[in-house]
Amino acid sequence: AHKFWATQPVPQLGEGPPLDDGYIEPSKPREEVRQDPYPLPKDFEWSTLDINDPKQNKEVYDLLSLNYVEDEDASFRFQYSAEFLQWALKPPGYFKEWHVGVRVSSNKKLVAFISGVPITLRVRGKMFTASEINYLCIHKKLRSKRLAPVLIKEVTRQVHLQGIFQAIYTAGVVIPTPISVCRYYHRPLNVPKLLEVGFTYVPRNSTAARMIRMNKLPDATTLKLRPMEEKDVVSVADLFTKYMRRFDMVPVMSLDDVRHQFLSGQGTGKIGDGGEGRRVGQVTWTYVVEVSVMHLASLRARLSFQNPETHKITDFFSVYYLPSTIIHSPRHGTLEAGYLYYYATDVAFEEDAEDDGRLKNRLQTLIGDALVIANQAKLDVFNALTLMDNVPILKDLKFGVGDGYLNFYLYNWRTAKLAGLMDEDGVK
Ligand code: YNC
Ligand code: MG
Repeated sequence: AHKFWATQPVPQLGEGPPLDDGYIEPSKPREEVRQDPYPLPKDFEWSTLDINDPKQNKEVYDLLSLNYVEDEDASFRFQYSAEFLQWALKPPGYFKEWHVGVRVSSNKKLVAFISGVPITLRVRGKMFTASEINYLCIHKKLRSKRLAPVLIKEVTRQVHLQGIFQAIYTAGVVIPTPISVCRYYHRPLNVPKLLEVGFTYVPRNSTAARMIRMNKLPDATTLKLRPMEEKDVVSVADLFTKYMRRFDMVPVMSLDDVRHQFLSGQGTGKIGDGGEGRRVGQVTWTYVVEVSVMHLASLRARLSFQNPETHKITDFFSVYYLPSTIIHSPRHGTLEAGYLYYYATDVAFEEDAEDDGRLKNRLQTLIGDALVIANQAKLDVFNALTLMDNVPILKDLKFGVGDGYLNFYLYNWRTAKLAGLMDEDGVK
């Protein structure tokens, strides 16, 4: 039934769990990798997109903003900003050849795109370099012509040319073979607007006024938070790495990766009073909780070989901003959405913290504060997936289950299904 996917090094549907984790087909030396691009239908040509060129950056933005992922009833469509794409497509060590476009030969119009960026993954006990494939998009007028397999094969070739033979990707569709599936959950912030655009409805036993009241958030955060700064990179990296040991599939980040993922997306320009609001070009928010370790600081000062200004980051969270176009609304063009990204707390490392509920409490406070920040930034809704430690805190934080699913895939890597994200009902 899957003419293309049946030919690819991915576990086929219905295959049992593997005995061991590892590749499906071995890596090839560079000279054995196909050297010329795959043929395209006539009238089309390949084009590497230079995302550093504002004009080409805008071309990708324009293609995606009209043709990228929509929800099931075509009411909302992701609207990745040009700045978001800059951030997402240029992590440390990125390859411009992995930004693969297809143009109409005659007028050079960009009509399809697929991208990869390098990533180091740990899946269970094994670490490997992979490509993270995203933003596969074909113009609506060119759908169902088997162009997607050609794009996938071409980006695969470009990844192979860099000596990398594994990939990770996510999709709403089910193809051979998900290693995990998550559901989207949504926390309403701007209830009147969400009702007006049909994102949510008033349940039969409720009223709009009651929903507004129920979803009201405090003006101030519970924890003493501040935006992450350059001086936090080492501490955040350390906390991130330790926290991620809790999970079976995680990115392994260098200091440069941490700086890029958590610090580089904060935008420029004017920031509102008290750090509120959204800056020009902002794509991420990362906040840290810092405790100053006074006695340690003075000890260090006496030993006088290190900076006495010792600060310890105990928690952080990160949010990214990804609006959606509201496809039919007379009044509102854009749904302003924030997505929960990575977070960590050192409460997880305390003895019995998980068993006696301290970890859950702390995460609820921390992510509750993320909601406050998102609300201050005038976002309409805050989204999260059923992964990491999210599931136990979603209900108490007043997230509601969405209708979207996100399937996770690995290319050329076998591993058993990743348990622990969710069961069939989406709730652990
Ligand atoms: C999809 N999303 O099953 P079979 S997610 C992978 N991911 O093949 P055609 C997909 N494969 O089943 P269309 C896919 N969607 O016959 C479809 N397919 O074996 C498969 N939508 O091709 C499909 N963006 O060209 C079928 O389909 C074959 O014209 C059919 O194009 C598909 O970025 C698409 O949802 C998605 O723009 C481009 O519908 C188009 O419909 C579109 O006839 C809106 O294709 C936007 C959208 C997808 C977002 C994403 C991750 C992509 C991962 C791709 C796989 C990467 C593999 C690893 C490569 C590197 C390896 C190394 C090393
Ligand atoms: Mg097609």
